[in-house]
Amino acid sequence: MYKIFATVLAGFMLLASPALAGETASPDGAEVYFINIADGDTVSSPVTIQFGLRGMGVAPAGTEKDHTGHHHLFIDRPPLGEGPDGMDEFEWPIPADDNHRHFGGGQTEVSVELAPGEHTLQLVLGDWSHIPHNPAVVSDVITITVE
Ligand SMILES: [Cu+2]
Repeated sequence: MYKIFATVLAGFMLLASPALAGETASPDGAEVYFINIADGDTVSSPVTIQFGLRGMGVAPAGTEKDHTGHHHLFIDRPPLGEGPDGMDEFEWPIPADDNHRHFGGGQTEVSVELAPGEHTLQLVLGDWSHIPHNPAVVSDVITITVE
């Protein structure tokens, strides 16, 4: 019984607070998206990927300014919030490794080497300290095939 209650409560809290994210607010309607590739595309490596941002500005990491952030590219990992650290991913700095590429200089495009096969990609905007905004500004996860 308690477990059911806890589950319902957790579900309610999830709905009631979009606050499961960092402390930097994102404006209504902010959107990050892939400009030049789409789900299901077949491409060849190196893959040029252009990052689109609507309703916010791009600023280098370390620049604390309202309604700005820098791009992160998630490669071959679950969507933000569903990775190894679960919901904590919304509240902690994005790691930096092969699965998490940072564009702290404010870059809006990358050319990335990917092995042949299927790969998933997601764009996640991070604030000056690499923490997702609140609410988080993320793209859809797309799957591409590299020839
Ligand atoms: Cu970052």
